[in-house]
Amino acid sequence: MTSPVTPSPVTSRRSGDIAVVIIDNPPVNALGHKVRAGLATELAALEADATVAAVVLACAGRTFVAGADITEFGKPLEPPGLHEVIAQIGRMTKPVVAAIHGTALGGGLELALGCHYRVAVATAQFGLPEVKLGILPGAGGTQRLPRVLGVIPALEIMTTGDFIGADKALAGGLIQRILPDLDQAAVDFAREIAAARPLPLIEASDGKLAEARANPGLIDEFARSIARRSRGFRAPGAIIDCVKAALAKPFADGLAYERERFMELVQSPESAAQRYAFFAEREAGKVPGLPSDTPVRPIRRAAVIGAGTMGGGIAMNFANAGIPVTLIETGAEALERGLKTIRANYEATAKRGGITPADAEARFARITGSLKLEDAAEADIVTEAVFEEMGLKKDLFGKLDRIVRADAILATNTSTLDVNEIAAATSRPERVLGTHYFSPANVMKLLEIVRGTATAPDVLATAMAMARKLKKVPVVVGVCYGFVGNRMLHRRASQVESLLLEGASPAELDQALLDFGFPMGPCAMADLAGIDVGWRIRQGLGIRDEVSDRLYEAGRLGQKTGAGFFRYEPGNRAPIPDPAVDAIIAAAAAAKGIDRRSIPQDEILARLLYPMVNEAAHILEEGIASRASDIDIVWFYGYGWPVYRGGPMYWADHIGLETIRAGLQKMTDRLSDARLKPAPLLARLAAEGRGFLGPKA
Ligand code: TC6
Repeated sequence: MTSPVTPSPVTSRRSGDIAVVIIDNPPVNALGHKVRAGLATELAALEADATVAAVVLACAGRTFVAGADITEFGKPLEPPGLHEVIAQIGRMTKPVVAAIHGTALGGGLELALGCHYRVAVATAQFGLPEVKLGILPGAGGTQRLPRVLGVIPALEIMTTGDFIGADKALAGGLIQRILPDLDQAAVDFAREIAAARPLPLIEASDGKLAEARANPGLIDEFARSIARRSRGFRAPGAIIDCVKAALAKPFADGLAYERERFMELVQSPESAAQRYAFFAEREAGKVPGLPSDTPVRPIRRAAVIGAGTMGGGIAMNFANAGIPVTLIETGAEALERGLKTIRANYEATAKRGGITPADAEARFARITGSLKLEDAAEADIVTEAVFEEMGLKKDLFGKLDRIVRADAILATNTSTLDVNEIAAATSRPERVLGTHYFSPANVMKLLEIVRGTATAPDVLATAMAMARKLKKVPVVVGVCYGFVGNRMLHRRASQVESLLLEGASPAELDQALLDFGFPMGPCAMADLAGIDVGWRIRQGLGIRDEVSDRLYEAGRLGQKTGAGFFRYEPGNRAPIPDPAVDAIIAAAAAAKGIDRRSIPQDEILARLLYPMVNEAAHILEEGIASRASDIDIVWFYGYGWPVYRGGPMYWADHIGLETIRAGLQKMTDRLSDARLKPAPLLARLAAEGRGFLGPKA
């Protein structure tokens, strides 16, 4: 009996004297061990075959190689390494042509860069997105790309992880030709260059490095320009170091340096967290109980009710995705104001070079203002973004129910109200759900999709597909006050208040979270959102915050009035500590008889973050979130949680749930605040020595 042999994911076929090597490793042709081994074997055979004049390297399925197999990182490397396969191509005596469709990413692009020629179809895209996984292109990318495109364009691509299209790749010399197809045309190209010698290898020429050597300050200037967005991340700095090495060292030494830095990053906790985040995001797209073949209805036309800040931003999302949208308001003045803001937004983006002026115009043209609810009649989805008041929303949904088609979806952007109650105001609760956007709605990537008890599977699936079309990251959540993100945020906000009263300053609180990696601290954030916003919510709930309410009463409404928790110079958003606020806090503390003390930063951090983790445990236990990793995604994309720390759940697992439980118990006892009592799920997992994400994160 013969043992079953799994077929190699790498095969080749012949077209006369041209050999076509095909990588077939679904879903994205990642360069796992079998692919690397298959390539090494196949290329060696073709090199030895005198009847082969040239080799085309192509991929089956939807894309060229989209990178190394990320699941293999952190495990011992099974030879051959990708760098060895690429070196093997470099030693070949016949040309190898990479034929690219879909996305050539990471190790995939590095493989192509190691070939003698690169051709692609017009829709192909190219990128080195390793930085998003906390690593760097470790198979020659940092040494070859600057030689082809020039140092600064290469650094842009490697430090952002952004893709470029075939046109740009052709103009920069990254590919030699755009072809109509990769079957015959790629073979024809290979035949055309088969006899050309010497074989062109990127490393053989210094290419565009000379330009950068003549201007040595360029790289440091670039490093300064990305300092803000790369704060806390290790990979961007290492990428810059590697490019410096490309300038200073011979190619082989540059490669060795790159390898060393790659190994250092791939073993770092930051990269482990970022790789976790990559898979967590993909996991969030799979909704438990929602089969992947659930029918999805096309969204051809949308309507948004309410032309305020949220409504306007939501309408822009549809317009940006090419979906015509009717923006409906009750008063002409409010509508005019909303449309004016949208136009100004588009013009500002065009001015910054984000889109062309013609594109800005085309996007704006997809938004039609209206004062009649009846104009929502043709929409496939209507999104309500009116004032946060149940009566108003129920009345509106009742009316919409009578206006829109029977199969249309009715979505509410409520951030606090009961989606089931809103749905019950219609005759079609199964076609109602929440789509909770984050402000600014046209920028923030998170979309909490709130599944009502009656929401039909096809409605949920359609909302998920729509979110992706709008370039959002959707996370399905259940109905409760504040859903996942804001419900946790409220826990943090109440600690902000207590910490201020107990002795911390707004600047100290903000610094603790800035140092942790958040882009902004809670006090500066409140100033940006408006102190009046929180005040209004508390009024609705009938609760009082000692400090924030005093700020409101003093007319300190945040950035817009030049003063809130901090003061602001005109035209400058930098928060400046204000003794007047210290006095307000001191008075509030005195009124409550609190003896203020200085609070160390680690205590501040624990006080701000542990209660959030605790609330998340309740959220998980109640089934509001289906998995711990979904909660992490909410925090990455909705609140700027530093991805290199892996989200609140991942972070908690790494701190140790017993540490968090014990910390919360201490807080509960000391502050006599029952809301801080360790959640049953947290206590149980801690007792069992487990984490939210399983035995080990
Ligand atoms: C690198 O190359 C380093 C080199 C140095 C060498 C020394 N590995 O995103 P989708 C899976 S680092 C393993 O939903 P899309 C993914 O998990 C790498 N698996 O599809 C999902 O699996 P599921 C540099 C991978 O069409 C399925 O494929 N490359 C990998 O929306 C479909 O993925 C990157 O960082 C992988 N490399 O987008 C590119 N990639 O179905 C990472 C995907 O079981 N990938 N999977 O859930 C992407 O950006 C996108 O996947 C995409 C396709 C644009 C290729």
